[in-house]
Amino acid sequence: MTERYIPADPYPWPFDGRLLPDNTALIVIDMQTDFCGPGGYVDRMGYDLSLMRAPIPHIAAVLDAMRGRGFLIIHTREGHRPDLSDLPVNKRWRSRRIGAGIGDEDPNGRILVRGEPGWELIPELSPRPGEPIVDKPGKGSFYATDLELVLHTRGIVNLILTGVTTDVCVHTTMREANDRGFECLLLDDCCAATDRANHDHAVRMIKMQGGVFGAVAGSRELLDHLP
Ligand code: C5J
Repeated sequence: MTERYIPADPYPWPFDGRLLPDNTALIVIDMQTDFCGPGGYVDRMGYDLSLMRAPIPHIAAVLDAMRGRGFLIIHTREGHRPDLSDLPVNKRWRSRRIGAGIGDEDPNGRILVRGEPGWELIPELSPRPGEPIVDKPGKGSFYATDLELVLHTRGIVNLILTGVTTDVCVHTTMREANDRGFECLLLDDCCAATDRANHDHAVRMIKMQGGVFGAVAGSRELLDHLP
């Protein structure tokens, strides 16, 4: 097999050069109206939506290229059951304290509740038929979901991570995946946090200790070197 690598920091990715459409998946994390649309959860908390929306064109370009080459695409959505039976009381309490109560009504329906308009994935990055969607109640995409089963069933060993927020759901997912032995690459310009410094620090943390959670590249490097 010809080895293929994406130029990445702190090492060319993946570690073994085994980069193929049938062993590598793209994961698009929580690109929902509640996180990057007007009137959603993040908007209600008063954060700068332009930061959250900046990755959209970069993710769209990566989606286009990876779909065209037959890679598996997975989307995630953070959200809770309408009866809120999977919403920890302290999570609700903290969100209400800052005026964006999870489960409460806002202009896009009930915040972070499954089936509500704000919980939907944004139309710019809509899933295509056949692309698995993973619904998660927490930050990590592996906790209380069947993501690991889906990846193993499809023979996936390499994960390319995109979405929001870099320091919360993307980082938690990358840490969970890394502990499970998946080889992870985060695309810097395809991720965003509610605070630019938090994004930068989260990216820096990945690269410490020789790539403690994996590696980081830009979408341009990926697009130029995809098999
Ligand atoms: C947060 C996420 N920040 N998708 N969720 O609550 O990062």
